Amino acid sequence: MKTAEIKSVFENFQSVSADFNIKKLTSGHINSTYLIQNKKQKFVLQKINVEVFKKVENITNNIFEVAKHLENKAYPHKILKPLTFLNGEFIWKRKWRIFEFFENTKTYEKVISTKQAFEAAKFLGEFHRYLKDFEIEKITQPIPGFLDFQQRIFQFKKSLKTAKTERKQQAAKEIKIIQQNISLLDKWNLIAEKLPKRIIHADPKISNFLFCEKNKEKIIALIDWDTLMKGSILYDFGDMVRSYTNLKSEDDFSNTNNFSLENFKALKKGFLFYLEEELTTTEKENLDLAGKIVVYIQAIRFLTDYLNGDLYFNIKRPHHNLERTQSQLNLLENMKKKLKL
Ligand code: GN1
Ligand code: MG
Repeated sequence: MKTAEIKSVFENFQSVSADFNIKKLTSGHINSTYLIQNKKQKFVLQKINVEVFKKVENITNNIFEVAKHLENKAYPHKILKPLTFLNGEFIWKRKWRIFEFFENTKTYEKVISTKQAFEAAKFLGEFHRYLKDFEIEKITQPIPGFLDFQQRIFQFKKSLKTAKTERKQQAAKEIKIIQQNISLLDKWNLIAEKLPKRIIHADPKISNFLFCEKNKEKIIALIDWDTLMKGSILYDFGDMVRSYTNLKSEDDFSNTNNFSLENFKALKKGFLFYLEEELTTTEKENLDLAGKIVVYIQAIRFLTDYLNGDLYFNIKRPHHNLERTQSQLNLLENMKKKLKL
């Protein structure tokens, strides 16, 4: 952590005495996030990974367009937007931004109750309900090809060709499981054309929900709007399934059942609470498939990165991406046992 660099960014935000503390928050896989705290205030400072988010102005614009729409409709929850620097900009030196810190909130890395899953799905459904008349043309895709599953497979195959032998050996079992499950993609391709394009969050994992500190089942805000994009709402539901049915952390690779059918049912109920009337029949009929395909694609993404030598996701230990892959594949296996297609 480069304290001097962080201090200089913060000095361009507001004139404060230098006596603030900097603490790195470690949960994100792409950006670097810090909690900045002095006697009076707390802020969240973030260094955007500009290798991944190449056009920072696009993501900023997307966030403000969606925020404006929600505010105009009196959306009843908190909205996290970047704050302005002293020069009036939202981004400092093309990669730094600052957010308000919402007091009395808490994040979780894994689900702790079925009610929590239900409430989160209801909250995401409500977000979508408010955005149903949002003009999607106002959004610029933040990461080209993010939702192109065919391209994910292509990148996986390419990584198999270029990977170091040792990595390929380490991941032999996982590579095989990915290859054995390719028919999931064929099933998805049969419906993909029929799915309407909507504005989606594209990263509604549990750590992107701010919960009330005192009430573990009350949500204060859905955060991390960097991946707001045009796509199928089934991706949002699927990613939520990926996160909220998993009884273990995303990188816990222990090979016991990590899938909760109860949570899955609660997610469906919660998601449809505000969306029953809004979703098409194809969307409603494919909620199970959405869960499986997003878990499968996430496994592919982690494994591809492992084979490429960990270029994309932040890692904390050498085989972290393989462990994440194993956790996703374990979830997929258990989902397949309990959910029919
Ligand atoms: C990444 O950076 P973070 O933790 O918000 C990733 C998501 C993955 C997620 C897996 C831009 O999100 O797509 O689902 O990790 N974000 C990007 O935990 O690739
Ligand atoms: Mg994210």
